[in-house]
Amino acid sequence: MKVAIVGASGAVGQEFLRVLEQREFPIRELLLFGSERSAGRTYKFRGKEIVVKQLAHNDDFKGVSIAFVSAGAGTSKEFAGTITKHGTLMIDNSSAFRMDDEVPLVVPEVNPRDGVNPPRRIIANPNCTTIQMVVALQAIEKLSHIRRVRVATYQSASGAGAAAMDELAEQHVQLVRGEAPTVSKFPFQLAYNVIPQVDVFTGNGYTKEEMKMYNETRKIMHSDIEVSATCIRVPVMRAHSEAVWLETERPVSVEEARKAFCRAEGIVLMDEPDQKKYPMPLLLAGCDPVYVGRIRKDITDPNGLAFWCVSDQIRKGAALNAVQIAEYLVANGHVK
Ligand code: 2RA
Repeated sequence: MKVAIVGASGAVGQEFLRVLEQREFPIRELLLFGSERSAGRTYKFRGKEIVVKQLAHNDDFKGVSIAFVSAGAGTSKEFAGTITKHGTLMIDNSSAFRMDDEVPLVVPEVNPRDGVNPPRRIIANPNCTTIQMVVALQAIEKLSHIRRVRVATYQSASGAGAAAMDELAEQHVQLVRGEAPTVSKFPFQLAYNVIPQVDVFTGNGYTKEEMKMYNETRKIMHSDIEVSATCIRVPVMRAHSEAVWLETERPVSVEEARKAFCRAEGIVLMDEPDQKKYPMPLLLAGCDPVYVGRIRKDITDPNGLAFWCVSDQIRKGAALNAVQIAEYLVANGHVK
């Protein structure tokens, strides 16, 4: 089929090229789109150079079955009509449509069927922090309904894009040289620091990133689950980590939870603390699954369970999840 990537030069756009090639997605022709700045650049796909076209309000998407879009919420809103007008399915990585009632928000391990026949021809890919958490939560939800989650995230620089990764690398070099570090992509210097702010603050003291975890989790899981998040940026290059405390309707034992995580699609259990085996971003950047470890009963709550999870947020948290949505629809005959 004819497939497009919008935002091809960004960190997620580049990952789309790799994921589509690695997973042998059935592509006859791949089109790349970008801003005026990236138009004209070329990227290799299956050994062939493809030139990035400037995204414009024209008929370029005619005949395109699926467009993977990762160019920011503003671009998604502005171009959704243009992209979908001839029936193209838009799988959008931005926050533009995630909470729109007519736009399904899909994590294939949790709610794949929600993406079938979306009324606006748009499916939203959730925020990266939500994706890895719901993949893990779904395994426990199958054992007992989860009433409440408390979560602290440890988010890598890559969540803020390729330029933010460059800034973190550059800050280390500058500090070693005794120079003042350049700070533009984060509110403060990130090197040798942690910043308890990801995205802007909303009126209730939580940030937008934290409220995404609340709202998106409920929509994806079709649940009344309560989620209280603290999202933190850490000086890690790639892959987000999360410390999760949850409360189920009935007590769930560690053994039950381990078995459930082992059985669950998309999860790898890495939980041998005696052997110092637990997930860490340094080990797992570039990998596909959600890795779960440090599973234990919450000593403060008989119905409580705690665990730690790590996942590469450019892969499972963005490009891979979007491609998995498309794979499910193609495999079930919903996209041709
Ligand atoms: C971040 N979660 O890590 C965001 C990206 N969507 O900045």
